Amino acid sequence: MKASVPPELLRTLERESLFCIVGHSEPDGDCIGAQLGLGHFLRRIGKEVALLSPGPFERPEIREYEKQFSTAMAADFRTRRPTVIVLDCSSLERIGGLASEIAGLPLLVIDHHSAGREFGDIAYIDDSAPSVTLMVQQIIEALGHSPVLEEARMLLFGLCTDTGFFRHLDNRDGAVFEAIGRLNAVGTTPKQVYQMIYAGRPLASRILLGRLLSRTETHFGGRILSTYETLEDKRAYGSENRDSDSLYQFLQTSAGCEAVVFIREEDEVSCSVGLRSNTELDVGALAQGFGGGGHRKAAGFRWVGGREEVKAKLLAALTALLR
Ligand SMILES: [Mn+2]
Repeated sequence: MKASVPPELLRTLERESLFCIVGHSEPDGDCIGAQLGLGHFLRRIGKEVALLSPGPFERPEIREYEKQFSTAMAADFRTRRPTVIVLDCSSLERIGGLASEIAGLPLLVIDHHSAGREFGDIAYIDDSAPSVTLMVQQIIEALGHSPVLEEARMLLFGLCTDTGFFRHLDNRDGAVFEAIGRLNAVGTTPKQVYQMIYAGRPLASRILLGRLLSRTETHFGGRILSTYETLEDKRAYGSENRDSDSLYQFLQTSAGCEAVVFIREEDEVSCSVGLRSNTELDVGALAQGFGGGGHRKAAGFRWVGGREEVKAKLLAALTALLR
């Protein structure tokens, strides 16, 4: 973690009393954990908070939290001019249709993506932060408080999501483990969070995973692995049984694998593409070349066209990068 919390951000959180916390579309555990953790904290210190999410809440581990979020801002709330806090978004496009709802309101941005476009009145951006929840924890602590159990649980939930249960942390992350220790001290544990994220998955999701694994193709002598999900899979198994995190985990632990390409047919005309890197290969930059974004080790983009077409284009781009 290299950046420290901007004092102006802390002053704004202390001074203002009305907040609207917004996250990105297709939210994940870090986004939802950061929104709920920060929201709980601000309410606890006497602020009024609305939580907004464009949804959809497709990932099974976040579904139970959907009822705590609205998809639009109440008109009377907006009239009172809340301060908007956008979390885990590298650009305002990430919040989808909510961008028009927050137009003209004071805007704070807290994010950890490497590729982004600057926006907002006050930005706290740290691309070395493993999760936005950790940045929220720093904010809470910089304000002289400690997360209580409900907050700690959501903060650890986000951190475990974005670090693949600490696997993506490295030897420069001692401070992160110290922060985890403080969350642990108030009663939240990796075991509990593991249950929150992975327990109770339907068998169908495991079987779909097996199908996708069995389609894996190797490229560049096994340095790149690719697989795909078809519309037929979506019809047969349902999008609620998708589990790309486990898919990446299996493929990335395959011997000699440097990066994984996962192409998913979203509809008749477009695909979403997920990229994961095990090495210095910067898939965030690769995705940017295709109009997407993300992190150095995890990124993605949307592609209008067929999956074979986008695979060929990606392999061509990788040929230059893998020399
Ligand atoms: Mn994140």
